[in-house]
Amino acid sequence: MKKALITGITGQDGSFLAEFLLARDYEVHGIVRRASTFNTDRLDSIYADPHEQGSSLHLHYGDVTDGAALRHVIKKVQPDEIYNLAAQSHVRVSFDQAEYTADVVATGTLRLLEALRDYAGSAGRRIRFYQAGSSEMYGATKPPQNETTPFYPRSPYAVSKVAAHWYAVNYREAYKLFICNGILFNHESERRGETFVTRKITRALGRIKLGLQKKLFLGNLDSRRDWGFAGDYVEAMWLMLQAPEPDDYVVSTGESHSVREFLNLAGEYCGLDWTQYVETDPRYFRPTEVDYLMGDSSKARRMLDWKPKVRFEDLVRLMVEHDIELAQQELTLATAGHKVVVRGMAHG
Ligand code: NAP
Ligand code: F7E
Repeated sequence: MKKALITGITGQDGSFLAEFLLARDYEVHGIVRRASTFNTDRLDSIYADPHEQGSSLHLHYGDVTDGAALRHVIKKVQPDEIYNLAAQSHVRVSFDQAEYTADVVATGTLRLLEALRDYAGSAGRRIRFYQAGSSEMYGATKPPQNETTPFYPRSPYAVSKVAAHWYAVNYREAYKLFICNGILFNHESERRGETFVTRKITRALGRIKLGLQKKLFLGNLDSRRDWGFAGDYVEAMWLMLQAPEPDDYVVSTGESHSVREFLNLAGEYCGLDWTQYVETDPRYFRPTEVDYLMGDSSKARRMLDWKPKVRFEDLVRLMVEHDIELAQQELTLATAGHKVVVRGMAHG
């Protein structure tokens, strides 16, 4: 039985990856941050009480800002594969929390690579490491973007991801470690955090449709993104680590759409004219925007035999259907007298 260790297991991708690996008979270990409230909601469908025998999912407290804790967990788990998905992953928030973002995204990766380096020397087998890179690293570079396109990051988040990318390349070359950088373009799902634009839209339109919300405040509607489905993208992460040699790969659909186009389609699926409900709020603008991302993933398609299965239209539909259902549940609660809170963060 192979063992995998996932940082960021409680996030969107971490939860899909954990399910994917459990279905392939892996023993899955995840690093979870201590929080005052439960932060394991996305793992509910696979979570097992630690007092019950036989579960293949194990959670450990840890944080990528705490190198000693990372080493302890790695020593205890002895993983065959490590997936580094932990991040302060919100681009707009990274302008407000630049130092923290660098500590988690860039230096956090370095801490984990240092822990890998020590562990790999004593493990007696080749440990495989996945680094979660991002299309944000291309920033202002013109599309289509592939593995040879120069990086031009436009936010503290993106700069930190570029640093993490080069740390990973350097540790691969310097210490002959099996490390892959996945350069993933935006990928979404019904588990996407609610302050990212796709989910913010589907969540709000679902509520507006059922009369639970009146307005949706957004920023720049003209930026274009290459949006895929998170479930497809975690398969690419795993495939990279099964290849004979480590390498870097772009993972994308090759299609790009504007935020406005996403709204058009989501509005159509909801039966709503979104222009009546959406207002611009400049607080959601970024000091430096990434205008146009569209990935060329031909290398991953050729070398890993990977391709996305869920198309843009199906992605929007599945998110809309999920969020109408969620709004329906909220309506039931509201009708029974419970307060429904529409949460919105200042910069989400
Ligand atoms: P996400 O939903 O924001 O999840 C981030 C995960 O990192 C969460 O589990 C979070 O824990 C954890 N985390 C944050 N700070 C941490 C810290 N200091 N120590 C340990 N864990 C920490 O992100 P995602 O969409 O799943 O993305 C996964 C990875 O891929 C991230 O590195 C992201 O930057 C990168 N990426 C994402 C996309 C995309 O479109 N989704 C595209 C390219 C790259 P909590 O649950 O406690 O907050
Ligand atoms: O913004 C615009 C915003 O926050 C997409 C992360 O997973 O993907 C994600 O980063 C676009 C931007 O994602 C709002 O200005 C308009 O142009 O959903 P987003 P992102 O910045 O592309 C990459 C690949 C990652 O690596 C990141 O971790 O939508 N936009 N109005 C808005 N964005 C948000 N969040 N909120 C708005 O109200």
